[in-house]
Amino acid sequence: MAGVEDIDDETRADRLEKVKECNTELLISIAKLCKRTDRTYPEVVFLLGTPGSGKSAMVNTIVKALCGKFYSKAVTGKGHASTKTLTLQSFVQCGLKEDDLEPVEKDILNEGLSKLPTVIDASGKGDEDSEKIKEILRVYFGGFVPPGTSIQCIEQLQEDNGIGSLQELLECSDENKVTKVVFVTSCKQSFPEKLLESLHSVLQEYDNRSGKPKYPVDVFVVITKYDLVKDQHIYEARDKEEEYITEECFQKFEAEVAKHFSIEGAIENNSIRWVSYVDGHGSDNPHIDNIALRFVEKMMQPRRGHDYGKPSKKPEENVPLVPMSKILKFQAKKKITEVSREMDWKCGFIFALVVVLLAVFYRLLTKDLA
Ligand SMILES: Nc1nc2c(ncn2[C@@H]2O[C@H](COP(=O)(O)OP(=O)(O)OP(=O)(O)O)[C@@H](O)[C@H]2O)c(=O)[nH]1
Ligand SMILES: [Mg+2]
Repeated sequence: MAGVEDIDDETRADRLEKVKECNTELLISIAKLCKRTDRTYPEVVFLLGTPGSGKSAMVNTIVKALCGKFYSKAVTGKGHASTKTLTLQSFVQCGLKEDDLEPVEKDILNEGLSKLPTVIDASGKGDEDSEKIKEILRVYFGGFVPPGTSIQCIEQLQEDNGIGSLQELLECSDENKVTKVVFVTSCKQSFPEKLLESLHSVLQEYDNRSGKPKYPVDVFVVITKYDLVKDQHIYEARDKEEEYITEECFQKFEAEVAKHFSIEGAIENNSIRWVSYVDGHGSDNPHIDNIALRFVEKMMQPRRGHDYGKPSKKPEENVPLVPMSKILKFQAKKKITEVSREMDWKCGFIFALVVVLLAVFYRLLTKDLA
């Protein structure tokens, strides 16, 4: 029996070593992505999810994985006012300061630090699909809310001035414009369908002039609290037994997520099973770091159909899809065709009437003569 345990321990130690090596490779890959000469701006990654889904815990986990030491930079908790995120928090360079980095991580990352993504964490939104929430999403994604702003203040501004007023009142800043949206959903909560509907409908909006999407972002989905699935021992969660869900239950949830995101059959590439460092976990687990590092690497990939970082803001790139002169010419042509078609119809009718009248007249004349 002791022998079996020895082998198990050895295998476990081997696996751990491999995960650690993989983590170093991921750090190197992230550093390379930072240094790319075609990366003009850092990505801006917005974490969107309902309250308690685990967004702030994600931020702290990303910080730990990148710098090698746990710092509680984002406030996390069970939904009390003191532990909820109340402001829009912008974690520039993934929340890392040069002095936070442990020696190994410093060696690898130091030079590229300024090109690490900015991660935006805001208070969770309830599961609703309304004009109110859509407008809030628009100002978040469009870079209209400065970091540190109280979310309650934005909602009050909307209430006082009416829905639709926010973009007129707030200033837009290019560096806060979102490039990636991460839909964060906990496998311990029901799936927030309505919030997803709001997101989809905002992302479908396009600019009338250029025909381009107003918010050209990539969307990812993260399913948090995977450690609370039974038998996921590698994450060393120490929650109460009743907190756990079965693997079957998790897979059902994952399938539901895939259906909502239309990614059935491609769930592994498009959704991430996430575990965060939270109270009750150890403070150093290479398996947890691995999830976070793979996530950061993914966030730094070029956007589908775009260059690295933000799209260029050169005015010539925002040319209208169809020039106004062409639209006017087309409309004029259409009007002329319509008018001439109407004229043709009227002329035809008059001609037919004249023919009929002539025929009747001729008939009468010939009848009289006969
Ligand atoms: N077991 C476990 N608990 C987690 C995980 N992520 C978050 N939690 C717990 O879930 C609760 C909520 O986490 P937060 O990160 O504060 O959630 P949030 O999405 O930021 O919530 P709001 O700021 O209210 O929107 C906290 O008690 C965390 O400890 C996880 O991966 N595993
Ligand atoms: Mg939070």
